[in-house]
Amino acid sequence: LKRSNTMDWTSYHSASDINMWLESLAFNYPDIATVYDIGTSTEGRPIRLIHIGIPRTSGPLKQGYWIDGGMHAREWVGPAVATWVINELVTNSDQYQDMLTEIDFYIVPIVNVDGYEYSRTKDRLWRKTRSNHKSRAGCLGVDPNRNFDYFWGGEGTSSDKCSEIYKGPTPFSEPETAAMRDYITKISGKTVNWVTYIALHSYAQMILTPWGYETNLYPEDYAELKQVADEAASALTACYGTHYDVGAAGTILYPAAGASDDWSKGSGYFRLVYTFEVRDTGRYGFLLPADQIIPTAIETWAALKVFGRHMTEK
Ligand code: ING
Ligand code: ZN
Repeated sequence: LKRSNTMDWTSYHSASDINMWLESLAFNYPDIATVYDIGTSTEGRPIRLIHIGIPRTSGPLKQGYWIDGGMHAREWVGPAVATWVINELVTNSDQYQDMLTEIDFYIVPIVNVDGYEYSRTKDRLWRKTRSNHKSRAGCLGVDPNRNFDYFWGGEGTSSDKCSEIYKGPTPFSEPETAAMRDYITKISGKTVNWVTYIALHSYAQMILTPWGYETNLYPEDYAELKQVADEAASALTACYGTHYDVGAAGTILYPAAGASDDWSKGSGYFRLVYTFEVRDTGRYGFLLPADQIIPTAIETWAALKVFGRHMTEK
């Protein structure tokens, strides 16, 4: 019998099961974990965040490490990896003392909760949110990863409401992206010093850096971003031999303006900014079998820990 407060990584779970599990986890580990609802989706679901860290009573602000999954509805492995990481950090916190005393993790396993549920129950390959911007053809939804306000509406976006890459009527038109912006900006410099931003997407097996909005364009600290990501990719490959490519999104994948990573970097809130495209490279694509969740999570966590180590060494 499955109780609402248990979780496993042998199948994909509903948003409500994940949200209930997050709540019970924070209830059971109140010293290191707190749950916040940072907003409400178009259809009224909570957008739930878990804050994990060992509280510091004096000294400088802790460094912030943000991870989100489920921005795109059909990329189910993102929320699964995010919840695995949450469980690993919270239930094995004694193994991560060094990291958790210096770093506060802020993890949103399912940004696009409405889309995720729609993909689970109605249309497996749904990508966008479920908002209604009065399309004449009746099309719903905005691509949340084209809805952030950094060169919004540029290359790789569409103003066609029926397009899979519809940018939305305005930047941050979606309650899901607006909730991220509001939470990140509200606590920045007050309760946290943001450093690392990670978006979990699938699929391609790539670690992408900004910039995504144009081809052959790199942030001024690209050399460092690339070097740390190469180290992370090596740690990932060392687990099961999974091969990853590393590079700027607009250059090694395709240009796409208004993505969350470009906004995170371009707004100046974060320094180490990456989009992960996790398993696989197309054999199963978005339909990654559930028996690959655990190995995907283990290898991804090996990479994510490299950024944590990089933060605490400096
Ligand atoms: N891929 C990302 C997308 O939003 C991306 C790739 C990320 C492009 C960041 C540019 C910037 O299209 C998936 N699979 O969603
Ligand atoms: Zn995606």
